Amino acid sequence: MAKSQYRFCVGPWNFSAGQDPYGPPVREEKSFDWKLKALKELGFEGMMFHDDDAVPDIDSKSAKQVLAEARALKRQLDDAGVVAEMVAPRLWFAPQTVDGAFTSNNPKHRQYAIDRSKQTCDIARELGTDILVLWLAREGSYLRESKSAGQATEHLVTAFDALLKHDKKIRLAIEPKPNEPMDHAYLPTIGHALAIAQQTRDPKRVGCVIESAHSLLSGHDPADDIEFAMSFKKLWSLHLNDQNGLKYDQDKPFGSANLRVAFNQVRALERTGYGKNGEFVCFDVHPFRTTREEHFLQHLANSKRTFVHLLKKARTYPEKEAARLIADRNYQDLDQLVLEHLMGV
Ligand code: XLS
Ligand code: MG
Repeated sequence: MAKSQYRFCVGPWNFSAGQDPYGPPVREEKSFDWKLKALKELGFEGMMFHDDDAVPDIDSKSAKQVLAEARALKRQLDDAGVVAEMVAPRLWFAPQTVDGAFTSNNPKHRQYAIDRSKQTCDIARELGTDILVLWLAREGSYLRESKSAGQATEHLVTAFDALLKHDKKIRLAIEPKPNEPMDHAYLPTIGHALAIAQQTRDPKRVGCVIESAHSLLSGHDPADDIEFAMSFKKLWSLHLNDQNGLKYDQDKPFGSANLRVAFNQVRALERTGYGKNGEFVCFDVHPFRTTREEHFLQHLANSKRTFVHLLKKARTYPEKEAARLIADRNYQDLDQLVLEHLMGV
């Protein structure tokens, strides 16, 4: 296997017990300690957190208690030799976020979302990361006429500015997704994320996270999204997984649905130098619901294996031959070159 310079990361939610909208968990819910140990054994160096992964039942606790628990978690991570890669406010569970968080039509609820996210910045600081991931789950509409995209954009800028002002070091990494749970999201693509960054008080501290499945749900090639974001130096994290077409968010193991698309993502990372500033490769993947207890970790182990194999493919790609075919505009044979390289023939 190729030696990689990449650092890998997952979140506690990636050890999911199999619950979906149609049925209950099918595997035992594992403790945080179990997940931390498993992550380490799998050779992952980082862990992603939602604010309430870091501090459970967060809304029932005082600010002081929240910070004390975050500090205790940092000690536990240090002891385990694991880095907190990012923290993300979970703005889609609370009763105050039913109609959206930063873009709710209710000003009190918008304030709740801002206050909760400011607290997430404080947790991030305690955990030693400057990345606040914003997956804006409910910032969109089910009904076009219920909101205004222009006003929503203003609300989002107001919220981002409040966070940038609250913490002078924090970097906001927007994780766009075009739909689900919303019909239409207000920041559906990497282009939207990077465009809204320019409207904020400190554009340099607003960037993005690409998730393969989210790009695919937008009808984009995630490799192109990676190169686009990297050309702005704004790709600060990455959630690799896979997705079979325009369906529900599947979070399949990396490469599971389309190996060539996965290969091109790895190649895009290599071409752009992603990871050279310490950025992590995270796998936002879930076990298939059918996964038995004893195979609980295979989706993580396999995603990493596939990544490392594809790294080797990216590093042994016949660049000269490809360049010759490109110069000759012989894309027909370029296509076959890629296929045969991937097939190993
Ligand atoms: C959901 C998102 C979520 C984020 C973190 O679709 O991928 O898992 O990565 O909030
Ligand atoms: Mg994700």
